[in-house]
Formats: sequence, structure tokens, C-alpha cells
Amino acid sequence: MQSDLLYRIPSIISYFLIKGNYSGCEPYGSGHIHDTFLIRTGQKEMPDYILQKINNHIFRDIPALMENIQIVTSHIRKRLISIPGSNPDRETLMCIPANNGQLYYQDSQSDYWRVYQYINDSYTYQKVSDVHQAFEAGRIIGRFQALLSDLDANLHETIPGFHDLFKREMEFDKAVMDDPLNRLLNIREEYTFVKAQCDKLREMSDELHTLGIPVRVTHNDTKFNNILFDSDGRALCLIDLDTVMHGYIHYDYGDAIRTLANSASEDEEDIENVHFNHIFYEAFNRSYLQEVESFFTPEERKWLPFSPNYMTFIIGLRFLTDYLNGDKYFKIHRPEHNLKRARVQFRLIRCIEEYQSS
Ligand code: ADP
Ligand code: GN1
Ligand code: MG
Repeated sequence: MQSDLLYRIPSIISYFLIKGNYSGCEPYGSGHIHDTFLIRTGQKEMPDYILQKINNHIFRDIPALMENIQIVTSHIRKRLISIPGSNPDRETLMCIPANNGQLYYQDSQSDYWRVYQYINDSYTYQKVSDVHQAFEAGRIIGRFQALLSDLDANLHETIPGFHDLFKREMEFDKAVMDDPLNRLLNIREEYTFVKAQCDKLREMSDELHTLGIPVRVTHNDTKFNNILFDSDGRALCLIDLDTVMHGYIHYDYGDAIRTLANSASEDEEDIENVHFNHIFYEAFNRSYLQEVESFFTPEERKWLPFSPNYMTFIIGLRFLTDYLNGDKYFKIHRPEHNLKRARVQFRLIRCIEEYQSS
């Protein structure tokens, strides 16, 4: 798929206001959603760029999506400028406009494209390798929320009900009813697990909505590989801002723990390798809680410890629903990939529960 796109890139990139000349490109990263390319200018003094073909089956309103990203990155940039020692060019994404002034370009095949300045000397990881990385992840996610805690803006809901348990359960129930590929017979155990978890997590979900917990600006996709690190192991910023919208801080906290305290990767084949790494969890908490101290409320604290269970379940349920529906949402690389991804998440929930009751 990406090789079909490669030949279109020199023409696409010519519509964006990049500095320097295009000298080559290559597929980049391992996201599940977009097609991402690194664009090289080949000139030392000129930046490189990230070009993305935006998945517009998932994100239906691209102007609204890009408007959210622009609002959020401009606000972060403004805040960073007043913080001594910060480097706004490396600590938030920078959108590069197209030559018609818009932050995206729609080509003759109706595909949407966008460009970010490439943050050089930066790295993403699928798995945490040491305590310092976990600590840095907590710091950068807490800092992201703190920097946005004073943003008063009406953001678009880029994916309605993204982390809504009720909606995700309904989607699962529909997939079970439709069962277009007769896969239901492969998920007997998972089905029972899903129904039991929905009953358990409903209380948290209801209370988030009724307890007066503040709705803030949240990232909503804080998996560990959406954090950019520099070569000294310092976290630079959160990337992948498509789902930045109004939400509860629990979503970001929970999604981060789901990925960084899993001793295996999301794509682990052998679920026996999935364990909850409480050392990484505790390191994350130390820095995260320090960063959010200035705005965090006691009501928010109440559900924080359970948000890893909630988010791990929501993502596992989405993988399982996608498996039943025929793998239409998440890119897969092998048969039963989404089923196996769901099993990893469900096993992780059991490990988290064991840790919590110990
Ligand atoms: P997806 O939604 O498909 O996960 P991302 O926006 O996370 O897409 O981008 C995919 C990968 O591209 C990231 O994991 C990261 O390695 C790289 N990346 C994205 N933006 C930048 C950037 N501005 N600078 C450096 N690397 C980037
Ligand atoms: C997707 O874009 P990416 O790969 O960071 C998904 C997240 C899931 C994640 C699971 C817009 O994230 O919600 O948690 O996969 N993003 C969207 O790996 O659905
Ligand atoms: Mg990503």
C-alpha cells in the first residue's frame, strides 16, 4: 500500500511551504492509523519533514481535526516560550501549511495530506526499557496536561465517544449480532470476560460523568510510542495529536500505564509474557503526580488508580470488535492479529487486578 503512495509524494510535497528542496522519502514509524513518510531535504541547515496521508475513514472532518491541532500546538508553544530553558521547536509539533494557507492538502484522488517539521534526533519506542523512561513518560504526559490546563477553547470532537464504555459495548454487541465472518465461535472465553468487565467498569464510567470531575483538554492516545525521546533519554513531547479533544485526565493516565507497565508489547504473540511492571508504574506516578499537582482535584484522584483497568479494557474491546468486524479499523500484519491484541490487553487487566489486590 505504502509503495503505491511513494511515487505520488514528490508532487504532494510540492504543495507545502517547506524550506529546502525535496531530496527523498521513506515510510516511517509504526502507527496503526495513518501512512507516514519521512521527507528528506538533504541539506544540513534545512529541516526534514514528516508527511502523513491522514486516514479520513476514521477522521471524517479533516479541517476540524487540523484546527484542533493548531489550537493546541499554538497554545503549548506560547506557554513554552515563557518557560526558561524550554525549546518550543522540539517540545511540540509544528504544522507546515500548504501553499493555499490551509494546514492540509487534498489531492486529486481526494486523499488528505499534512506536514510536520521533523524533530531531529528523536526516537519512539514500543516498550519501556528502564525506570528512567517510565519516569520521563510520566513527566511529559503530566506536563502536557498542565500546559493545556488553562486552554479555554471549544475543540471539535474528532471521534465521538472515543473512550465511552457504553458506546464501545454497543459496538461490540452489534459486531456479535452481525458476526459477518463467523468469528464469534473463536471468542467464547473473551465474550464472557467482556461482559463481566463491562459490569465492573460501569460504576467508574458513570461516576466520571456525574461526579463533577472536570472535563479538560486531553490527548486521548497516550500510548508509549506516541512520546518522542531525544538521544539522552529525555522525553521531548507527545505526538499524534489527532484525538486531542475534551476528556478526563484518566484517559491519558490509563492509556499510558496500559502501554508502559506492560512487560510485553501490544503485539506480543505469547500472552504468558504479559505482566504488570509495578516498578515502571510507580516511576511514572512519581513524575506524573508532581506535574499535575497544581491543577489536579481530589475528585480526579479517586478514580485515577482504576483508570488503567478502564483504558486497557476499552482498547482491548476495540481490538476484539474490529476482529469480529473483519479488521476494518486497525492495520493488521497477520491473521487473527486483532484477536491476539485483544487477548494481550485482557491478560494485562488480570495482571493489574492481581497487583491491585496484593
Ligand atoms: P499514527 O497515528 O499512525 O501512529 P503518528 O502521528 O504517531 O501516526 O506518527 C507515526 C510515527 O512518525 C511516530 O511514531 C514517530 O516515530 C514519527 N513522527 C511523527 N511526527 C514526528 C515529528 N514531528 N518528528 C519526528 N518524528 C515524528
Ligand atoms: C491507535 O494512532 P495510534 O497507532 O497511535 C488508536 C488508539 C489505540 C491504539 C492502539 C485514532 O493509535 O486509540 O489505543 O491504536 N488511535 C485511533 O495501539 O483510533
Ligand atoms: Mg502514533
